[in-house]
This record gives sequence, C-alpha cells and structure tokens, in this order.
Amino acid sequence: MPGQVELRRDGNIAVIVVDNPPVNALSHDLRTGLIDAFTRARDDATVEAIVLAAAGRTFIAGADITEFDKPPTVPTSMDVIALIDGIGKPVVAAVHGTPLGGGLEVALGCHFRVAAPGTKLGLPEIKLGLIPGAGGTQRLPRLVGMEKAAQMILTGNPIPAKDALAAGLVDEIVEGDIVAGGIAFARKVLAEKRPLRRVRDRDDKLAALRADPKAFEEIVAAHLKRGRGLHAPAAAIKALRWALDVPFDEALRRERETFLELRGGDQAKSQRHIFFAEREAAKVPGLGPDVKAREIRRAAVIGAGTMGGGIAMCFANAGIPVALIETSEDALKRGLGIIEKNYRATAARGGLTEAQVGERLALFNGVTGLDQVAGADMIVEAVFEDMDIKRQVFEALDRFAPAHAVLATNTSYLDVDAIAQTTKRPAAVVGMHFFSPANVMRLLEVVRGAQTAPETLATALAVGRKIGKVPVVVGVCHGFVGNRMLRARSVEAERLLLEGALPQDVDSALTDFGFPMGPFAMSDLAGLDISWRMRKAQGARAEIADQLCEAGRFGQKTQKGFYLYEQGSRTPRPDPEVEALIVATSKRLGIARRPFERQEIVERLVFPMINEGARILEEGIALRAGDIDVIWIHGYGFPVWRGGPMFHADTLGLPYVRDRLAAFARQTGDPRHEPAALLTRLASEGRGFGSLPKG
Ligand code: 3H9
Repeated sequence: MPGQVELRRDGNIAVIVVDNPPVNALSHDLRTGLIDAFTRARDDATVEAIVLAAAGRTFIAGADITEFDKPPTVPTSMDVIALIDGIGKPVVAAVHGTPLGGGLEVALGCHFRVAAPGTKLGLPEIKLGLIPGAGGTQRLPRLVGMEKAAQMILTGNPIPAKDALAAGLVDEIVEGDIVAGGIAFARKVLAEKRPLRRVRDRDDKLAALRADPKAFEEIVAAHLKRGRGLHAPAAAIKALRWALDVPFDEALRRERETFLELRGGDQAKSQRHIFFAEREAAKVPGLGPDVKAREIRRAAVIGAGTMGGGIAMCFANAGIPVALIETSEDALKRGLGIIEKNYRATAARGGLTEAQVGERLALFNGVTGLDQVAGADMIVEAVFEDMDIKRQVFEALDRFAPAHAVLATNTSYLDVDAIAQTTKRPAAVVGMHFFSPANVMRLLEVVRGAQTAPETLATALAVGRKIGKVPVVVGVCHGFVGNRMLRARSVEAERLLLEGALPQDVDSALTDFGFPMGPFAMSDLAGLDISWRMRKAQGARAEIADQLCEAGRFGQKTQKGFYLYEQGSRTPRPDPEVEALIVATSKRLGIARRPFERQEIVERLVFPMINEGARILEEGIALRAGDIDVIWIHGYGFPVWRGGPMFHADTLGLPYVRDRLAAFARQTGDPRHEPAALLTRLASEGRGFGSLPKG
C-alpha cells in the first residue's frame, strides 16, 4: 500500500485515510493508493461499509495542480470516483478543512457525506481557468439544485458546512474527531438499512428546471456577464446545461474533454501561474521561521479620508479594534459617516446583517490628536501625500507610539527611508501601500526600507494576510512597483493622443485586451487634479491632461474630464471639445497625426510597462517577475487570464517584445523605450522572465 493511503479496520467498517501533505492534493500516487484501498475494501466480504477521510489540515483540496502541465496519467480522478460510486456497500466521505475541486468531486462520488464544523466546501476550478473535470458539473446540481450549483461553480467560492447541510450537499455535521464521526455515521446507515444514494441517479432537484429551459438561462445570465474575456465560465454553463439535457455518462465524457481542453489553454496556464506566484510572494528571503510576526491586537489609522477610512475598515472587518485619528472633529465626523454609509450599503446588498454592521462599527474609535496612538500595536499613516506633512506625523509618532509598535506609511510614491529617518526607530518603519478602494482591492505593497527590521516586515505581511490582502514585498523607489510601471503607461497614453489616437480609442483597446477600464476613464474616475498637483510639484507637464485641468475639467467629479458625464452618470461620453483640443495640441507641437490599430495601441501601452518591470527586477525592487504579475492583477486590473505583464511577455516571446520596444524607441526618440538590459539578455538567450531564480 503506498504510504499516502492507509486502509484499516474498525469492526465491520473499512477506514481509508489519505495523507499527502500539505493539502492532500489528488496526485498520481494518491489516486493509485485510493484505487488499491477501495478495491480491497470492496472485495473484502467482511467489510460492510467504508469511510473515506484525510489526515492533516484538510480533506483532499483538489487535483494536484503541479501535474497540470504534464499529460494526464491513469488512474485518473474519474477512475477513482467511478470505482467508489459503483461499490455495492455504503461509502461515507468524512470531510474537514477545505474539500475543494477534485476533493469535493471524490466526496460527491461517495454515497454519503458528513462534515466537521468549520469545513468549507467548493469547486474553485473556475479560478484556475477550468471547469470541474471529475463529475462536479453533473453531480453537484443533482444534489443541491441548479441555482446553488451554478453559484458555487461559476464563482468558485466555497460554502460553509452549515450551508452545505441546508443545501443537501452534506448529510450531517459531526462534532469531534472527524474519522470517529464518519464511522459512527456509517454504523447508523447500516443499522437503519439506509439505501445507497448514488448522486448520479438523483433527479428530484432538476426535473422542474428541465420543464422550464428559460429558468436555466436566467440562473446563469449574471455569471456569464461577469466572466468577460474568460473561456471557463461559458464552458461551465454549457456543462451545467448537460446535467439537464444529456445522459449522465455522456455528460461526464464531455465534461472531461472540456476540462482537458481548458487545462491545455493559455488562460488556464496564466491562472495557474498566478496561483503559484501568489504563494511564492509570501516567501521572503531573510524571513525564516525564526522571525516571528508580532500580534496586532489594536490598530490606529491616521487620516480619515478615502484611503484612511478604507484601511480602517480592513482592520475592523478582520475583527481588530481600530482608532481612527483626525486633526479635527469635523473631518472625523465626515470620515466615520462615510464608513457607516459604506457598511449600510453592503448590508442593503445583503453582504452583511444589521447586527454585523453594528459589530463592525463598534470596533471604531474616532479620536483627534496623534497622542491617541498610545494603545496601538500597529499604526498606519494615511495622510496627504506630502513629505513635510508625513515627516511631522512620524516625528509625533516617535513621541507617542508604544515602543513595540509597527509604524507604517501608506505613501504611494514617497521615499520610505526618508520618512523612517524622521524617527529614532527606523527599524519599526515599513510602507504599507493600499490600493483604492482600500477595503475592496486585494493588493498590498509592503515596502521594505533600508532599515526595516525583519520582525516589522513579518508583522506587516501577517497583518496583510489577516485582513484579506495579497501582500507583496517591494523595495524603495519612486512609485514602488505598481505606480512606477503605471507611470510608464500613462506617459505613453498621453503620447498616443498627440500622435493621432483619441481617449476612446486608447481606452477601448485596453478594455478589449481585458482591463476593466482604460487609462483615461480611470483618470476621470480618480480625478485629474491629483496627478496635476503632483506634476506641478515636480515641475513636470502632461500636455493634454494639464490643459484639461487648467480648464477646470477634473473628471467625473466635475462631469468633464477626458470625457463628458451626464448628471448622475458614470458613463463616459466622447467629447468633441476634447478631440478639438487634442488635434490643436498635436498641430501646435508639430506632431503629425495618424491612425492606430488596436494592437499597436496595446503594445505601446503594455510593452513600456514590461520594460519598466524588467528594470525593477534588475534593481531588485521586486524579488521576482511573478511578484510584479501579482501586483498588476490584484492592484490594477490586469486580466488574470493573461497572467500579468511579465508572464504575458513570456507568452508572446521576449525577442518580439524587445524588437517592438526598440522600434518604439526609434519612432518616439524616447530613450526609456530602449529595451532594458535584462530583457535584452533573456531574449538573446531564448529565455523568459519565468526562468529567473525565484529569489
Ligand atoms: C481540480 O481539482 C480539478 C478537478 O476538478 C478535476 C481533476 C481531474 N495542488 O494555499 P496554501 C500547495 S483543480 C498542488 O499556502 P492555505 C501550495 O502551492 C484544483 N499544490 O495553504 C502551497 O505550496 P507551498 C482545485 C497545492 O492553508 C501549499 O500547498 N483546488 C494545491 O492558505 C499550501 O497552500 C483548488 O483550486 C493543489 N491543489 O490554503 C484548491 N493546493 O507551501 C487550491 C495547495 O510550496 N488550494 N497547494 O507554497 C487552495 O485554495 C489552498 O491551498 C487551500 C489551503 C485553501 C487548500
């Protein structure tokens, strides 16, 4: 018996326990072990029922994703499930932790399911650009009905055990040891002579829907809309439909075929890259197991503006009491009012109960005066982006913050080392760069200063994870990783306007590429005045944007920016006045205008970002190319199915990216477009960014 699967006896019950740390992924060896164990239990006449459970932190959490780049091998998960399903004695899955994907599909192939409290069950394949490939699209709707199944499969979000019980996905929730609970349940099934209930034979929850095909369209419509650009959602909807229209075995065959097709495609490869890159980002050189994160029992956020309020909400959402500090009662009242409004809006959408809103609000302590940081273990400064103001705040923090406190700055551009120098404890200072809206966006750039202590960094990372963010460590430079690359894109977007494109051409090229918004619609949303002020401070100029600001066009808030907005609408409408201004500016500057193909627009915007990303890697500002990809996907809406800018470059092939950049450099005369040394070297060696050491 392979070491990963144990078969033992408890009287007339066979107990099969899988043990493949860390998450009991359904690897080739595990599948082989399961076939062996189930065959023996099936053929042993003295065994009357079988319990399947897992050792460690979770029941099987899915297929082994590391096998997805190799050809499939037998026995497949389908073989395992078909064997279990066909056994003529009760098979009980006793699940705990996170039975996900292929793991849940194995449980669905069993005749009964019990779960430990706290279990989260789901089919997250869609998040990997896939559909369930071992019967999930066929068995889940039979068991829980189409609406619930569609929601689980198309969002990929798991459901808690008590919801699973209510939906009929599990038969019982068992307290205490899960294996003992599974055995007790199996004995009950035998004592009560319960008939075997094969999920494949169920039809009670689907029959009504079959008679009303329109109802199916309604159930899936909203999900299809959200899956713009992705192949997997449409494929999953098609597969769910087979549960109504196609015989079970034929539906399984088609599901498998679709799964394998998606698995081999670029979208799934990109999403797998991001799955592993997110986990890689958590590994930081110099932060071994000996470096312990400090516990954060209380936090303080300085500044109750949009960013500060959103950051404070992140703490409260994770159950951490937070002092929200402002300079005046008025500003405080305004900030707390917006926070309450946000929570009420979430409650109105059904995202929180009224009681939960009350619990969250109770965690806020709105106060004035920086001396109020005295009780906090972590302080996040989110005041106006101005070095003098930040310095004043940190000088005060040095006086009032507890000696053990982490002092974090939410600066987007400024020098974290210079900020740290204003204190007598630079080792306690770290950047925690949140993205707007801070309570929604998952990215957190954790900026490691020259003197940031390992414990400080570890604490910022641990808190980031606790509040539901994807933290990525970056080094100090102007704009860190994300905004520095964004700047390369913005410069180019403006240049495209001068050379012949219009805002709507640029924006639609990028939304077609997969971004949720183009750069000009985005600027209008954020407010043009913010970057205008920053440019003025640096003595820089953006021809078109500056003229718009000088004309009082600050974007959505003034109903005019790069576009026009009707009262109360956020829909951008092209404005002939802006077009005239752009054309006149090109003329004044002596730039000949010409038409642009969409692909050229995309390349002109995305390739300079990749080039800047390569420089960021050369300078060690980012540890790995995958970190940059994670930053762009979670902070800037880069389409996940393209795997992030650096992975996208590898997919296109670096020689192509290098040659195009060299052509842009000649065309525009901008030396920033000269391909970065790292990019040039990798391209000439026939390598990609993904081949670089992982740091
Ligand atoms: C599928 O099942 C297809 C089927 O429908 C069809 C089959 C034919 N494989 O996340 P963590 C590694 S598709 C390989 O930090 P947590 C992970 O890389 C799959 N490795 O832990 C990490 O390694 P390292 C459907 C995996 O406690 C380590 O385990 N299932 C897999 O925060 C710890 O992971 C999923 O999509 C895997 N399946 O979260 C579930 N899973 O330490 C994917 C994890 O070297 N997994 N690893 O960096 C998860 O969502 C989370 O890992 C889980 C635990 C919630 C389970």
